[in-house]
Amino acid sequence: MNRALDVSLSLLASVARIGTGMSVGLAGARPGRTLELYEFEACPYCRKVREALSILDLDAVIHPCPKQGPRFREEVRRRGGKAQFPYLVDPNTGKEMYESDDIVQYLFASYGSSNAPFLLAAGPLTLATAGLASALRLGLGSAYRPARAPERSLELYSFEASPFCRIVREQLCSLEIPYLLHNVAKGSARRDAFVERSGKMMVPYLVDPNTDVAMFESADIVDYLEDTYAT
Ligand SMILES: N[C@@H](CCC(=O)N[C@@H](CS)C(=O)NCC(=O)O)C(=O)O
Repeated sequence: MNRALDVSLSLLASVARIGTGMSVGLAGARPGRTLELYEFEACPYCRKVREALSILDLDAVIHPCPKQGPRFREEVRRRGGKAQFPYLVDPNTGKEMYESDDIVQYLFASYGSSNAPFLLAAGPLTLATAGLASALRLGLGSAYRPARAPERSLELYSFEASPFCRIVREQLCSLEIPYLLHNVAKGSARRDAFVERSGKMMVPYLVDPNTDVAMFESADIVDYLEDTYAT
């Protein structure tokens, strides 16, 4: 897709959700161990959970589950009994769960200072706007494309409402590449540490310990992932 159109559609997807997942708010207790999320980028239910993670300033290991993906869909079926996404694993409590509304509620109850905000808890309105966001991206980030699995986990600095980060997450998802997602939305307590590591406050920022690459710029990251992992 033409780059300008790609970015415009990704921006419109964020607008459809009125920028939810742009800023941190209502963060509470911090988990000792990193949460894990099985999801795929084009899924509107998964988006709600990713927005909650950004708002609560939480990292998560992302296991992408694109349609026909051979690895992580099977893992979810094994763990929970069915291939339905999102699926959250919290190693701090041993809790594993389906159902986006339950997951959002659980995250705010466990790691927030109050209930989920209106835009995440508005039932059909939340789902319709999250669905519109996915529709605007024409289903990108839902279909698997063959790729080799990295030996060591990649890391992505991102936040849900960034149109540029979404483009990178779609690519990671299609290639079924797992990664540690560092959410650094506006107001994140981790922004200073991020700037110290990367040199400036800009996302997306990809770190690949397999090749010693660390890079900004969504278009370059997408190309890098294609060249390095797609088969
Ligand atoms: N009520 C569930 C609905 C989840 C759902 O329907 N997810 C779809 C993806 S958007 C799914 O898992 N479909 C099965 C598949 O992709 O194979 C929730 O809110 O989490």
